[in-house]
Formats: sequence, C-alpha cells, structure tokens
Amino acid sequence: MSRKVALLSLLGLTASGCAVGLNQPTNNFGAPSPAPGNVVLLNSSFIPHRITIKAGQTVTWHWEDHNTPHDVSFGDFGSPIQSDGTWSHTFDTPGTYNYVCGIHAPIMSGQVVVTSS
Ligand SMILES: [Cu+2]
Repeated sequence: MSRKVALLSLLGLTASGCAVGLNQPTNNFGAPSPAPGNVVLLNSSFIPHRITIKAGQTVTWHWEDHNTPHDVSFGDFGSPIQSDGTWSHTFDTPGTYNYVCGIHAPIMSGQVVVTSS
C-alpha cells in the first residue's frame, strides 16, 4: 500500500468516525486534506499549518513521517517524541496557540486557533 493510499484511508476512517467531520469539505485527492480537527505530520510539515476549532473541541495529530521522529510542543504541554501513532489535545480556552516540532523548529511549526464556542 502506498503512503498516499494509507493516508487517504486514515482520513476516511477519521471522517466517518468523528462527528466533527460531518461538515468536512470534499477532499482533493491530489493533496492531503485532513478532516476538521485533524493535523497530519508529513514531510516534516504540519498539514494544515493552521487549524481553527471551537473551544472544547479536540485536535488529533497523526504521525505519517514514519522514518522521522517528531513531537508537538506548545511549551507548557505537548506530545512525546514519536514516529507513528496519534496524539490529541482538547482546547477549552479561546486563543491562538503556536506550536513547533521541538526537533525541527523553527522550520516545522503550526498554529491552532480556538474560537469561542
Ligand atoms: Cu519534527
């Protein structure tokens, strides 16, 4: 199974299993387009770079760079360094949260925007 097929399978499973994905826009199958609330780590990038959610919602990061370890670091909290699997965090307070991969900062960075629910 190619990496692209594996990624699309992951996104399909995520969208069907998650209420947040109900309003998911149509995926362009030529490029990764994670369901709302999901970020993919691929090619030492966070995709999408910026994600917007409502307070109380959860973001799940999916490690797809299987030969390159990364973490998700917000400073005060974050994931372990890992090469596979997922890590989730629920954001209860509106605001703009910048994060990096501690290994590949500052190039590998992302942003979570939390709006009031
Ligand atoms: Cu990294």
